[in-house]
Amino acid sequence: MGEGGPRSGSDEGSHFRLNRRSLLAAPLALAACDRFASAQTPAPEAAPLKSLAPFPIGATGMTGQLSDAVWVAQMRRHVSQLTPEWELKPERILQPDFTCDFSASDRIVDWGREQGMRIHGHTLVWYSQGQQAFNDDLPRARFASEYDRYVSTVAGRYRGRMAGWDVVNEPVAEDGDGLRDCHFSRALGQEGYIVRAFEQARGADPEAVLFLNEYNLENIPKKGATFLRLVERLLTLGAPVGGIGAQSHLDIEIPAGQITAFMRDAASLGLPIHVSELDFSLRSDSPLDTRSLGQKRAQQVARVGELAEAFFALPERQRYAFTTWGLRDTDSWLVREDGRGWRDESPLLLDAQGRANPAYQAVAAAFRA
Ligand code: 9MR
Repeated sequence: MGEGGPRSGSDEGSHFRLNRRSLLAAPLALAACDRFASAQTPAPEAAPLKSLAPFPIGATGMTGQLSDAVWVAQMRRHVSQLTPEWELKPERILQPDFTCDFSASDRIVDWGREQGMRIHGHTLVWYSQGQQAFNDDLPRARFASEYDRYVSTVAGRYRGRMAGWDVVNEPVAEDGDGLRDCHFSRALGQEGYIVRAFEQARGADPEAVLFLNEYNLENIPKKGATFLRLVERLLTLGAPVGGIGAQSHLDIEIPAGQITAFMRDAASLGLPIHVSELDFSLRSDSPLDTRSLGQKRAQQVARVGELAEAFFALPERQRYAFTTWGLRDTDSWLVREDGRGWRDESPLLLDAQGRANPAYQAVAAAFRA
């Protein structure tokens, strides 16, 4: 996940290209729809996601989307919390000489606040970013002071405006066997860089809930266990970890019950939990997979429903927010950044037109319970 790659779809230019393509395609699509208009009533727009839940419902947004009136209307309709998908990351803010460029992050944060949305910050420290400035040749003392300064400058700039921050993103090794080795851990220690980031963030923004955020926690039980042990260990070291971020890029093949088991274990730590990057790819590249799309949809719906039920079952004070990584299928990095153009992908709760996907119904049912 960390190798999410370049910024395709993240900057204003590429969004313009995307929007332009959709605009060019629109007349053709409308003409095709017209032929059936008299025979079929169009499916209604989905009821606002935020009306389904007593806790914040989040989605990602980027500056490049702000000029898209349809996207803006859909976000306003459905979400009560915004996670900037790219603008708050070191790859956008941190310059090679350690200065900070907040032009894009200020824009997206201001926009979200103008809409009355709660803002979730993503992310202060991530093993996959910042290597150019924080390189292995930097003397350790300078590395440490620039590191502290970066974290406290970014968290401090948004002090009082963030509900929470993903302070450290993806600290656990890919397969769950221990912690990741990266430029930060090499200079400051495997736990040291994490503790330090939490301390700096706390000093700079005393009110924000400070999260450790990770993926594949439900998919790989060993990774889930390593992650929760890390949270406990950080707390014993005095790090002000205030929340657990489960990205939940769900593998729809997860055995039934495994998501619930992870959520139960996570809940036992007593901290707020953020389902922070939910999506659920239908894609399978195995030639041995002969299941129909309908069969895979059914499995997808079951797993998303299980996650929503497990989240809803948490004590109220532990339900920080339920966030999808993109709002409509076409907003998803899995669709946007998939150069191979797999046409059946549908990884989010809403389709391209803002209508409810089958997984939406599962979430609605879980939150109604
Ligand atoms: O969706 C994001 C994509 O547009 C970016 O190119 C990429 C690198 O910044 O990050 C993607 O988001 C990732 C998130 O920050 C951390 N968890 C995995 C997400 C998907 O790769």
